[in-house]
Amino acid sequence: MSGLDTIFALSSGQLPSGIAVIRISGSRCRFVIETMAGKLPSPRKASLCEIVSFEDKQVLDQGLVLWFPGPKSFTGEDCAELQIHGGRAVVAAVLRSLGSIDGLRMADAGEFSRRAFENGRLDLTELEGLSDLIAAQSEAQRKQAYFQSRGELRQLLEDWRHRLIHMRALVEADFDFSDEEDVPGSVADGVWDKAQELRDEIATHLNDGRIGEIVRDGFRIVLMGLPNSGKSSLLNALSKRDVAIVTEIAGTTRDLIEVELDIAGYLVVVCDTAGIRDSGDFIEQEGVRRAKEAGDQADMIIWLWEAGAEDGAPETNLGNQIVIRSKDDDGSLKTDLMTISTKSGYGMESLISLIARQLETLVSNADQRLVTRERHRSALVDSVTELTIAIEDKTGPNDLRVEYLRKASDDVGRIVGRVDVEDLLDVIFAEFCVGK
Ligand SMILES: Nc1nc2c(ncn2[C@@H]2O[C@H](COP(=O)(O)OP(=O)(O)OP(=O)(O)O)[C@@H](O)[C@H]2O)c(=O)[nH]1
Ligand SMILES: [Mg+2]
Repeated sequence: MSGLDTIFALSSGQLPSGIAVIRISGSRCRFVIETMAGKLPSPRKASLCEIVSFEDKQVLDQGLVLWFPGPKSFTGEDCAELQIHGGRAVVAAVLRSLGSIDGLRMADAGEFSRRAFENGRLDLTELEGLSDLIAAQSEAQRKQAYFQSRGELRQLLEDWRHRLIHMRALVEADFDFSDEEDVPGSVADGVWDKAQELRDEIATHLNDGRIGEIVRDGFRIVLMGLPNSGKSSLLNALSKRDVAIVTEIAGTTRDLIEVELDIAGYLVVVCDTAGIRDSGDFIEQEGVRRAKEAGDQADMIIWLWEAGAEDGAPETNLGNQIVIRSKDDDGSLKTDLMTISTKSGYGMESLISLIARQLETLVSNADQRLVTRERHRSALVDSVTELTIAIEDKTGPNDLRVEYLRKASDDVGRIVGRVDVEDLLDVIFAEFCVGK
């Protein structure tokens, strides 16, 4: 917060680059700009300035200077940006000069964002959205992160929290006035119906197929089947790289091999596994155990069954599982199942479209205010549990029921960072890069 050191960092990417952006935030920002750029530009307008060294006033570079006076800045403090040439020596000279000024130091990872949070400029979900936006690799991740960074999830959570606080206030008011005979009925009468409505609303929101987490962390497809059914060949074909070892020896793959792909704008994690069979070989057995475990955690299983083989169908349906006949090189196999060949490419486009369709169906009905992290989900699950206790304890004392309403609103408040989250902050901001 203000009163702390003034911080600075290179906020743009790797050097050398066309332009480098150095960010500064804190109470000495105005002094730094006046001294090193020679003047304080108009707020939020780019000004071309010579940047001089603090120590001996030698010109270091010429660049654009932006001045964002607090509190209406990203961090809430006085901030500035220096857009200079992205040469290594240029940037090093400017950073060195900034570091020589009293009260200035290099920012830690995520420190600009942390100050924005501590000064109430952004809540935790918006900051997590920003961190996701910077890390986004797929179009779906970008969209989701953008909406979260713009406060879509925060608004929903704030609404829930305010409703919970209001309910609590009504019940508390009720026991304050309970001795007065002329109070008609009980003000708290309607509260428990409202609590039930809200509990159902949160529970429905949680029942979203974990789409937010799937978009953020990737849709997990696990390739399974008997040994030699072509799983590793399929992984290589999908990733267009020679990732996994392919041989005609059954039992080649033992470890799980994961590849991240972009399919139709979604991050997809494809996982190759050991072929399922009983084996006396301890290492292979362990591979089979890991394969099954990966299958349990999959969003989708692709079970491969070799075209020429009698055996090879899955013994059980493991959930969202599709069975595909592999090695159908000329597309001549008579079957109702989808067939592919990684050798000739037959059926590969259909397979990719099938995956894309699954993802599009999953995401198309989704709310934009998705829960994107386990942290959010577990807090909401707790709040549903606490609300349920409060609602169902109909004969219990009101002060106990109110206590559960308070716990439920604290759980929601913790997601946005309104309630004791000090212990969480280091974990959350560690995800950020320096300069953000
Ligand atoms: N003709 C033909 N051969 C294929 C095709 N896909 C895989 N193969 C061959 O089948 C054999 C086994 O392929 P893999 O991809 O290693 O099979 P796997 O399922 O990973 O086998 P394990 O790791 O042992 O479980 C190799 O000799 C491949 O070249 C295909 O589409 N057509
Ligand atoms: Mg293999």
